[in-house]
Amino acid sequence: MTTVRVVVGAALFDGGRLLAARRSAPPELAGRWELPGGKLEPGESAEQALVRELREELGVEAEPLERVAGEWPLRPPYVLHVWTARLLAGEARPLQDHDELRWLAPDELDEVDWLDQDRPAVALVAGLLRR
Ligand code: 9L3
Ligand code: MG
Repeated sequence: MTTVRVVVGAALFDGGRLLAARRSAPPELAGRWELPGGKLEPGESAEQALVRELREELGVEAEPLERVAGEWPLRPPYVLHVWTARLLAGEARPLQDHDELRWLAPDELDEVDWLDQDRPAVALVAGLLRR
């Protein structure tokens, strides 16, 4: 039996908009949009990984808010967990693994081609944005 390994995705909010990031790698995911984030490193909590990944990938400081209920399968042994987060400082730019960013208003969430893996979480997050 293999223990699942968590990938954390950030539903990063700012001013009522959600950040979507277009992947530039690997080739099979390039061009598709995701909630930015990545794998937990050994000993790291999901919140710590989220803060680190958003610093590395986007150059921003963010505060994790809450876990979005659910767990979505990725390539084994990975599973996707999603946390909401709020932008604290910095202006997001695609520093690694992404080539474009968009801040989406609630009625724009289906304008980008989300990774299949992220779609259920984005649908749940849409409800939070409209709250
Ligand atoms: N993944 C899927 N949806 C996401 C994220 C952040 C990641 N929102 C998938 C893509 C990769 C794997 O998880 O196959 C690891 O992600 P990364 O470390 O390459 O960002
Ligand atoms: Mg990543």
